[in-house]
Amino acid sequence: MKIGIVCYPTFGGSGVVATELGKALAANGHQVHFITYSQPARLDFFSANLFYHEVTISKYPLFDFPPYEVALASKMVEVARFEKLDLLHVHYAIPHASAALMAKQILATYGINIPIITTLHGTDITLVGKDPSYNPVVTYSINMSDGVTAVSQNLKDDTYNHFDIKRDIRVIPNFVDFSRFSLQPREHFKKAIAPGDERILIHTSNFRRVKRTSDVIRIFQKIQEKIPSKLLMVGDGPERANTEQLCRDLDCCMDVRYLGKQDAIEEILSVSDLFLMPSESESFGLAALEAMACKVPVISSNAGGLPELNVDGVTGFLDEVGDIDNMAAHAIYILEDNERLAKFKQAALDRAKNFELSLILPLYEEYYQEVIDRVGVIS
Ligand code: GMT
Repeated sequence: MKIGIVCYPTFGGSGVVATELGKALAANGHQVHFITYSQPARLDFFSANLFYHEVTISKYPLFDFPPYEVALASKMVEVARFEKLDLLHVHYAIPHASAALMAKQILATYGINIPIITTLHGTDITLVGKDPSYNPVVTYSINMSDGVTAVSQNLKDDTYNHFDIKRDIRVIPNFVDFSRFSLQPREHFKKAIAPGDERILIHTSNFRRVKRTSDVIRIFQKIQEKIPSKLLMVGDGPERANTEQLCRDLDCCMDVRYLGKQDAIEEILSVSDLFLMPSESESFGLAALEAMACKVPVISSNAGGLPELNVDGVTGFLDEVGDIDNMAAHAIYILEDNERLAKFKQAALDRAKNFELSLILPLYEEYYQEVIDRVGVIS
């Protein structure tokens, strides 16, 4: 198949899923064309089946708000026409799905009927999408796409609850590539971070409010009162300065290291004992899955799609959003006993295996074929 993929090319979960999916499809013999405003973060190598088309936006001074959606739709039309795409798969509803629908209408004037598949990732529904200023466009985009997938049952339910949706949504969960995300021996790195053999906790995110990064610090401080430990904060974003200030206020700076945005996240996960994800909402929690694949159990909130991934009392614990005391108590319970920790680590890995790339990729391929067969491609 010739597949066009549209996504945010950043470290964010939706961009990561879209890029990893494109890479896997290309490795499976499909021709994949990424259409984004810059090179996706994880697309940093050559493959004969992978192509990248940059969306350039005119900076004409009249535009206080450069019309990205229009430039994106134009690029989709160009790529679909000249590369003879079989379908367009857009990740994140806003503005990718509506731009794709515009492209579809334009392509129809050239006698091309291209199927549009939209994948909902989370904040496009749970935060941004619910904003009244976007709601009609999100509703329309979902209803008019030829196929729609959601990364968890919870996100699917949420979409039906908050929008007037008249179509079926297929749940295809996020996945992890074990050839990259698995436990690697990194003893020298572990020694450098925890010279006294302290436990290592980790949080990775985009440091947006929804991640509740202050909770991460507060949970860590409580753990530290009982168990010698270090905390790695990976990623960057708007809340970083606040959490750094909180570390100073709580006097735990010495044991918290901010590593910023990192490419080789699997190496950092490999030295970690416990992952903290106290998010306000999380449609799936891809970062937690990547941690589990590296044998790291998870303390998470009992929110969104997280219960579909993290099994309470087995692969970690699920506590109510903001329940710092219970999250810390559960973390201590896991970390205080070597044998117990080893059990949780193994369970985390076993659970992650259910989301192995080779199991999920065919679900997308089958869905693509199903939608193409239903819609038909006239070119
Ligand atoms: O977590 C974010 O803020 C980034 C966001 C995105 O769309 O890039 O992530 C969402 O999509 C990921 C991939 O499907 C999911 O694993 C995350 O749970 C989801 N984030 C939220 O729902 C907050």
